Amino acid sequence: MTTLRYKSLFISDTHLGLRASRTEYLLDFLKHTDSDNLYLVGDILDFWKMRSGWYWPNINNEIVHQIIAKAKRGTRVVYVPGNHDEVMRDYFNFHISGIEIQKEVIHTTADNKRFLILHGDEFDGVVMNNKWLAHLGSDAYDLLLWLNRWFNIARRRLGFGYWSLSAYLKNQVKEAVKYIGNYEEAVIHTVRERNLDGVICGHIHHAVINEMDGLTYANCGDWVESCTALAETPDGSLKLIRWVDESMQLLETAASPTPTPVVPDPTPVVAKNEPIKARKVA
Ligand SMILES: [Mn+2]
Repeated sequence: MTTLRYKSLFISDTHLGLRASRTEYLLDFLKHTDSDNLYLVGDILDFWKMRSGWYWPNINNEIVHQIIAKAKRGTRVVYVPGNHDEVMRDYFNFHISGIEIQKEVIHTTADNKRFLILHGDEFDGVVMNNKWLAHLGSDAYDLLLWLNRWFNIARRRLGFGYWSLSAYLKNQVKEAVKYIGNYEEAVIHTVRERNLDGVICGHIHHAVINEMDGLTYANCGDWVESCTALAETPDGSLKLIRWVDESMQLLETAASPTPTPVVPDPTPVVAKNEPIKARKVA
């Protein structure tokens, strides 16, 4: 069966351990793609679900094995933890089975653009009115990022879960569109401050590549609903992959008489221009 080759691949929000994770598609994606770099952009494992019973079917092991096998074959695999797998944030700079764990990382594309790679939950606390944000000095902005971090560390120590503004707002459908715009603006603010060319993040489960004032905001999306990934092609440009569509094409063009069946899933796929629905996971 065909293998699609890329310079880099970026996936986030697979939420392994969550029953709703679309693991059949994810395994299919990992089996039929190859890259020099593979970035795991947070919320890969869902440790929050551990408290209410760990759901770990065998396919999750297959997924982990696929990733480790890629690292063994020479793919640089970098894992940037998110808020659902923040346990991994105790292991920054560690190498586990050939996988690097980093807080954030700068990726330089083939055309020499510098992208910040991070999950993006740190922006929950700074998402607000766009105009307000534009006038906010960088010190005040850094303070907000810092407060958000300590607010959640304090909550965790007190035995509460991570409080996510995005999850809260996403349950209010009307606010969702505005929220996503504000989130993108907040992330781009950091890109501008740090003199980078763009960002690749996750967290809000909304896959997109947006040009904003000459800077690139790209979000990997998720594998709970949309089954999306970002890819860097050999010329350095970014491409959004919707695996539900691509895997079907692969099945059609497959030379093998018994292609890997993709288990149909009743969850609707969010099309690019569909209105945003309320989502359960951030
Ligand atoms: Mn997240």
